[in-house]
Amino acid sequence: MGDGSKGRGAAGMLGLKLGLYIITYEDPAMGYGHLDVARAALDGGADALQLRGKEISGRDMYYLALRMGEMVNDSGNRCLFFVNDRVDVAIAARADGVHLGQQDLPASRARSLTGEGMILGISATTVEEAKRARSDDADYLGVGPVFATPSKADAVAPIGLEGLARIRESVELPIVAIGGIDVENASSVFEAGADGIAVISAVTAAKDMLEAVRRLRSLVDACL
Ligand code: TZP
Repeated sequence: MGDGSKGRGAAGMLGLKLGLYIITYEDPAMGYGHLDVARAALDGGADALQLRGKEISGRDMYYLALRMGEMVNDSGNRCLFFVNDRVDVAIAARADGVHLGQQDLPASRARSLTGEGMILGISATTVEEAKRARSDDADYLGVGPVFATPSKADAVAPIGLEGLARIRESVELPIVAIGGIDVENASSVFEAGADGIAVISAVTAAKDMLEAVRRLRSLVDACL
């Protein structure tokens, strides 16, 4: 956009760089796991990486988070590392932040556990949820699903670019748009005011995950 939009202004003020945010997934049948997605994300230059494993036990999640955190550190990239859903695991594994949904620990309570030093992201689908996250001290919002998604079984109906734009108008927090985003539609999401895109299948469904991350990287750089 390049017009000093509200969204990027807010992201800039907080110093958060979340333009390309990759979320991990595993599909043993397809022969890849969370660490393979993390590798592609790091090598392809993602700004943020999130470990998301709804089915993983707390203990396994902890060890996976430790390993992923090490990969991020060893890469030397300035990639932020987030753990999804689990504040305890994020703190124990010294992640940069935690991302919580509307069914997880309330953001205000999570903030009292993480302190100010960790980044707190909250999922929002409506203007009300976005405003509540803001008053609960969230650092950024994950807004969506913008489009239909194959990756979240319990996803609510897509909010579309209009829903995203409404939330953009209502809060100044950095917004990472999520849900069905790929190289074809990503620029429309930035035009609607997002500061970043979060993707799963745009990377994991690709034949070559690294190539997919690189293409998204170029696109994000062209949009921001
Ligand atoms: N939250 C809203 S949509 C979604 C999550 C975790 C899934 C995003 O996956 P994809 O494959 O990029 O649509």
